[in-house]
Amino acid sequence: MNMLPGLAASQYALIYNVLSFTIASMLSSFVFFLAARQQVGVAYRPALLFSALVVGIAGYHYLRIFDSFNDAYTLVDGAYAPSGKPFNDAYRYVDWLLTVPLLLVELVAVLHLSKAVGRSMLIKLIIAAVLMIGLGYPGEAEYTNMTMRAVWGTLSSIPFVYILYVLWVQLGAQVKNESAAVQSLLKTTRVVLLATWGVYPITFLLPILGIGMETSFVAVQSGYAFADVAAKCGYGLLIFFIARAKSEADGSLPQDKAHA
Ligand SMILES: *C/C=C(C)/C=C/C=C(C)/C=C/C1=C(C)CCCC1(C)C
Repeated sequence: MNMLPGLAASQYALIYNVLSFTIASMLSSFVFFLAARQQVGVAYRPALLFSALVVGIAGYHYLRIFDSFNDAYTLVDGAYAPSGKPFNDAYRYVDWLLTVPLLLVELVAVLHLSKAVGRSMLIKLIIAAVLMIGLGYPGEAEYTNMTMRAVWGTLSSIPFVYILYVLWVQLGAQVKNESAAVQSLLKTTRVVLLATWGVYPITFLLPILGIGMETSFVAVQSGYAFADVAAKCGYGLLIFFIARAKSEADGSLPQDKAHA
């Protein structure tokens, strides 16, 4: 079904090491986010639980992707040839379908908006995220017809732009009453979100640019993996800092017993 390119030993090793690095990042972040819940006020603990779920789910999927990648290649005369077993690229999209909505939940949860406002914003964000990923997948699975890849990519970009609009315009209006520290952390988080989420459509475009099957396969696999580490582990860390700043501002920061 999917046409895997043969890989030079160095190209194979690069993907192998990037996937391995990603698994390590996801699993260690999982432990960190769970432990860090004790360092923020009770109201912000759900946000850290969502961060942990995101990296836990992604860590699991990367283990599957890693296995599937290993099975899909076999060493022949010093280079890696497709073994005939398919490389399951759908794991990524299944992962995003679960983790992208959770990343948005994470952000709304840490802000601790009123229930009605938070809920209506989340419904819009989650529907747009599901549409973005659902419309992107047929394009991702398109290895030969680059026009169709571009068409699906363009359709998928419409809900993407809508998500950015909700986060900048609508969420921006909601957080006017927050402390200066929280507002500036929120701004940083949004910029990090744009910078990391923006890598996905750019990576998606690479095969269209005619850089060759091997190069674009290596670039797509490592591009998505690095973007996942930044968008899940790095972003989760920022959510933790927001939770700390908000706990400090509302006096709910857990006290250090030794100094009490
Ligand atoms: C942890 C995983 C994350 C944050 C994944 C985010 C994915 C995107 C923002 C994907 C966006 C796409 C487009 C905007 C157009 C082309 C197709 C996609 C699905 C790669």
